[in-house]
Amino acid sequence: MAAEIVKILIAGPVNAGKSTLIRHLSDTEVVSTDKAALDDVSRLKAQTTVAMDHGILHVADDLELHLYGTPGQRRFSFMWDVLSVGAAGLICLVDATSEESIAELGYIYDYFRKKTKLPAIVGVTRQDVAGAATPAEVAERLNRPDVPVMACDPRRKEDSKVLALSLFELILKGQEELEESDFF
Ligand SMILES: Nc1nc2c(ncn2[C@@H]2O[C@H](COP(=O)(O)OP(=O)(O)OP(=O)(O)O)[C@@H](O)[C@H]2O)c(=O)[nH]1
Ligand SMILES: [Mg+2]
Repeated sequence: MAAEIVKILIAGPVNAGKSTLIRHLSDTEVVSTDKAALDDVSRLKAQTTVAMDHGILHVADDLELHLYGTPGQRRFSFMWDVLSVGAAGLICLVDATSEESIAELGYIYDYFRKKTKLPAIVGVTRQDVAGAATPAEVAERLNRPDVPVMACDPRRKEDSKVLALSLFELILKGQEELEESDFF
């Protein structure tokens, strides 16, 4: 029997750790479209995603999470729409050491939720760096009470797996609620 495939979007501001998460979480070789960064982004890092990242997490014999990473820069937002098609859930990452990243999180979160209404979860990166905002502080700044916000080091597969599986539970819960409310 073919495994069930669940498509998960990974979004969030530049340098939040989206490509890093997919690289470490994927059980298969990743597809990456990182190119030399220009302008302001080159001050943060050498390369930035211009189209997408793709990887696969094998959760069980009958379940695969297909991970699609978005570019963080707004100028590539046409890819946000393309990658959203058929997605079942959304992971938003944010760099907790950057005020700009935390401010941009709200914009990106709303962009995807308004278009897709997908179950979502926020992963707060760089908790190992002194002075980083805590998940509780990020949740307060984001001020969208219905979304879980948790710490995640995307360089650690186990951390990212907890985030992805927490989202998968939300997806299942959403499906159950839909079935219960279905009178037809
Ligand atoms: N110390 C530390 N470094 C982190 C953490 N999360 C991410 N990083 C680093 O931050 C950088 C993030 O780079 P990417 O993964 O390319 O970021 P991105 O979100 O894909 O960015 P764009 O594609 O430009 O939108 C990498 O160098 C990571 O190693 C963390 O929790 N702690
Ligand atoms: Mg990237």
